[in-house]
Amino acid sequence: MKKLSLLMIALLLLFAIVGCSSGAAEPAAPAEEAAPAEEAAPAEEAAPAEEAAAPKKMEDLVVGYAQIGAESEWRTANTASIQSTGEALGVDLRFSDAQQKQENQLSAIRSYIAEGVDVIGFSPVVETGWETVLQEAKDAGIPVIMVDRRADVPRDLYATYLGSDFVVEGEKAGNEMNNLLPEGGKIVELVGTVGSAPANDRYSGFRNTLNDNIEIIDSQSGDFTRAKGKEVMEAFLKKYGDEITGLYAHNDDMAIGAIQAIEEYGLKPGEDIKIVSIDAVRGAFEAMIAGKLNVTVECNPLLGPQFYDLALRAVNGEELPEWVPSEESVYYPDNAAELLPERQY
Ligand code: GYE
Repeated sequence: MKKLSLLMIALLLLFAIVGCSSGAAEPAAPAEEAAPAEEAAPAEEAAPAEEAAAPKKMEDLVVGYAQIGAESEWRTANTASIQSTGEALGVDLRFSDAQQKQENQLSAIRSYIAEGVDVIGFSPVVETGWETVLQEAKDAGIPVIMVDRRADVPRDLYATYLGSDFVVEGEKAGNEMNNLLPEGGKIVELVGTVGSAPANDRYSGFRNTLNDNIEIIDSQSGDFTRAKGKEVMEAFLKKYGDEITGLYAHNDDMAIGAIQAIEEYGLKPGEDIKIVSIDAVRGAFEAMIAGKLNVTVECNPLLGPQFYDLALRAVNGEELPEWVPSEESVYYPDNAAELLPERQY
């Protein structure tokens, strides 16, 4: 009896050992099988890859870039970023300035198509009117990247959009105006270029967050320039005088132009009239240090590095996301002097 139970224990142990070892052997087997399969796979893939065109390198790239113009400090910084990054990377960059005219941008894009560039970058001055030319680029097999501004076109007509969320910028500006005018007030608005994505979105974003006790008594375009910003603010002051307690400008340049108009009128910008604008260019930091601007919401123009990275990926056939957003912040007068030396635009 004792011998029998010992035998049974021995047999059980034997089964247990065999069971374990075979259990352990099971995962090993597919691993062993997987190894040659993994080795074989790249070899098979490598063969057709050798026949196909080798991926392009940055220094092989021919890029056509249709810029909007030189209307603001922001745009100047954006152009510098595209040009200097292109030069540093050894890209063949064909660059054009459309002087804020859509027809000039359209003909620049058409000439890049005719030249057979590898990729086209452009900032659409307005949102509409681009479908035909983008279809022409698509038919020519040239990927198009929208930089800074979006065009209202179907998804298949562009590789990606690289730029800011202008609605969020407008919403931030609305919140800042609420903080500056807690008791409410009457404000005027300097709108950007009519029909442009930043003007449309900064207009609606601002209204998403603005308190009900703040009334927008007038809203006119200053075309994103200092000269126009000043001119339109002069007209506002003539019409409403010191009824105006706040100004929302869609960019810093228009705010800087308006600041001049307010001073010439005899009021104190930043005090009698609270001012919120967008971009965070150096001129805005200087105005904040002088106490003439209350807040600037950042819009990052340094898009060169991200643009060329996306351009190369598009040329090499990679599927890109619909939108690559840029990161942004909000700045106030209290630390403007400290931050100004670090600002790159
Ligand atoms: O805010 C303005 C420029 O499209 C984001 O265009 C850009 C805008 C920028 O002229 O200053």
